[in-house]
Amino acid sequence: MKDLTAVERVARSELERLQLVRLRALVARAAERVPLYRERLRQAGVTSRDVRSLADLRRLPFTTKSDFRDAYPFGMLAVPLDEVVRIHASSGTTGKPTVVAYTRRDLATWSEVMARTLMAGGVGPRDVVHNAYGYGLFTGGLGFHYGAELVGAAVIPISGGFTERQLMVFQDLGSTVLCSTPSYALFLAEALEEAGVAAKDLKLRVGFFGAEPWTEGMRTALETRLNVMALNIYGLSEVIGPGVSVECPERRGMHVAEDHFLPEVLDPVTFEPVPAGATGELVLTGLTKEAIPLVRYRTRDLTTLDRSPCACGRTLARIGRITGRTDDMLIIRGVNVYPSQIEHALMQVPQVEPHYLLVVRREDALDSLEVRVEAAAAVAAAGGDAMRGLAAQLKRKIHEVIGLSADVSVLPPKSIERSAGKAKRVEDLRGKGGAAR
Ligand code: DLL
Repeated sequence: MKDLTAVERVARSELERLQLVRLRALVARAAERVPLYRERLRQAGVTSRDVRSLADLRRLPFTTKSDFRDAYPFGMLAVPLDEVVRIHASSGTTGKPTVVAYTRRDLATWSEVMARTLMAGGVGPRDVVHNAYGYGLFTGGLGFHYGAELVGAAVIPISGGFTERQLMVFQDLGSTVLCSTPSYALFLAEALEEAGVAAKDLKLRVGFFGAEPWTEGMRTALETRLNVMALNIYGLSEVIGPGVSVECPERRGMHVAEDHFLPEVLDPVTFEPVPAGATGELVLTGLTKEAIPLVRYRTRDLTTLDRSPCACGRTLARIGRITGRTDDMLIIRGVNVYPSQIEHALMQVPQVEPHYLLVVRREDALDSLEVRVEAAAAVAAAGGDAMRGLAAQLKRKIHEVIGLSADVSVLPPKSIERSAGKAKRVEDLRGKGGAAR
């Protein structure tokens, strides 16, 4: 098999030459095949011929999540559906998800970057990969799956849930690599402890944790309680899924697979690049994606960018931990949730007042969501049964819209604090104990 990782160590000048060739081709393809890009590039007065150096990237227009929403479901496609071989989706700002598509070559690219991701943690043919990311529309499960197969490891597509089975597989099948969200990994660590299984008696040695924000405190907890090296992995559906960037064992930032994804970190107000090491919004350009070419996608994720060489020998730039977002997206049990989606669900039910508060907690390492909402006066006057009936109805509605089950507290009118300025819609209590954002 060809050495997939050779490109990670080439001289920057060589890498940048490759990036420029790919960027020019991307702009040409996007303008030719996707009406949205054709129009934006025309407005910006840029054609592929104007892309003469990587600095010209800054002349290109941005793409946002709402572009995907407006183009729902297939308006961003640059190929006919016959060439699409896979579709994934992630939740969007309304009830509709963001749909992303892959050609056969896109799947090969994705498998390659995921294989490189796993290789950064030393994963190879002798490993048993316990893949507890969700399989389905979410990109986590299948993204890791194909990467692990490409490195020749034995993949266990266990997905999330069924705790006892997870523990049995750890012990009986000798999982050496754990892939899961950091919160689920901590939940599994606790379950092992409760079952009296010592982590040192398992074969686990490395974990790839991502899809939600986590902290250094959480890393220490995971490394000691699971007896693994915990690596941070970042990615997003619009760009490809997991595989955009991953830590090497130095654990000083996540190397971006820059031959496929071009990173910028910009001031979210001025859109100027921030000084080296300063925090800004990550903007990613997909250099090679066929089905959905991606020009300067505003991820809304806040991070830093470091182009200095790494002790591991990779020349790829590194991004720091994601420390926040420029929008209000929450990640609850790995699912992206916008407060506006819940508002949308609540407002479909006439007996509620438009006052609500979302309380997010982390209990036993798992996220929980409580939705507090005020009942209309008539329901409150009708008594406890009416209030409970309303809560059950809202719970169903919320589940329909976000796919998560929430605890709904229906309160009498005027119980939720009013604010003179912006309403406070979210109370995120997960920061306590170092286990969250
Ligand atoms: O979460 C892809 C993924 C799967 C990444 C498995 C890593 C592991 P989406 O569902 O589209 O895709 O959500 C993308 O999740 O914009 C970030 O806000 C957040 N996110 C992903 N990885 C990290 C991370 C997948 N390591 C959104 N740290 C992104 C913090 C992360 N946030």
